[in-house]
Amino acid sequence: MRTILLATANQDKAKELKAMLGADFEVLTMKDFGIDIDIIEDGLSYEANALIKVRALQPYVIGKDLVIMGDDSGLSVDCLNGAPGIYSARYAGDNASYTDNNKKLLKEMADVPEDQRGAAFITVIAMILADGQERCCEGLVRGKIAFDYCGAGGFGYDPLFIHEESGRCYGEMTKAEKNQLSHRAVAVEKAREILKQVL
Ligand code: ITT
Repeated sequence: MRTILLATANQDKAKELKAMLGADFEVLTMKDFGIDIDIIEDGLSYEANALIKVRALQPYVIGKDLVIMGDDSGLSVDCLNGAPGIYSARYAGDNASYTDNNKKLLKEMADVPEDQRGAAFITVIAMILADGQERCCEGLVRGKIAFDYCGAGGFGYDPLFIHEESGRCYGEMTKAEKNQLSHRAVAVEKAREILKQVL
């Protein structure tokens, strides 16, 4: 079995990636590896930030036969010119909680009519393969921003994002349902294809 080391401090994200990849790979977290570092995400794109995350772990795994995988994700709202975008984790300020960010988004969009509430959820996965090659892939799904919280499932902006294709809010889905069709699921499928070819 091949090993993937996840370059994320976000346990909610790690759980989703483990659920999606766990049957085919041994999926380890930074904690499993005893890596306790703060990674500064100062890139100007999802791809740049995803690469920053995986590159930060590279010195800890020299000579180990594994894949480092990280993702950078965000919600891009049409009427906010793509905000919060790459700043999704810090939308309501440094150290903002999921609730702080959701409250701010609802407030910003309080007067936006239904037909202008379009948005996209985006994930870019970056990987460093055992031979040092870097690969990136993107998952993007369209949807719209709800007028109020819908459901209590998931994490982050899940209670506010209505997935276009299914017509359902991420927050109302079970973990398994979200992991079948989410932006992260789309990116993971592409990553899986890359890994199938190279491993
Ligand atoms: P790492 O960088 O350690 O992976 P992070 O939380 O900072 O963790 P991101 O910058 O990629 O990760 O994520 C930005 C924010 O977007 C995140 O904190 C959540 O609020 C939100 N987010 C990411 N993926 C999400 C998802 O699947 N559903 C809902 N919200 C999500």
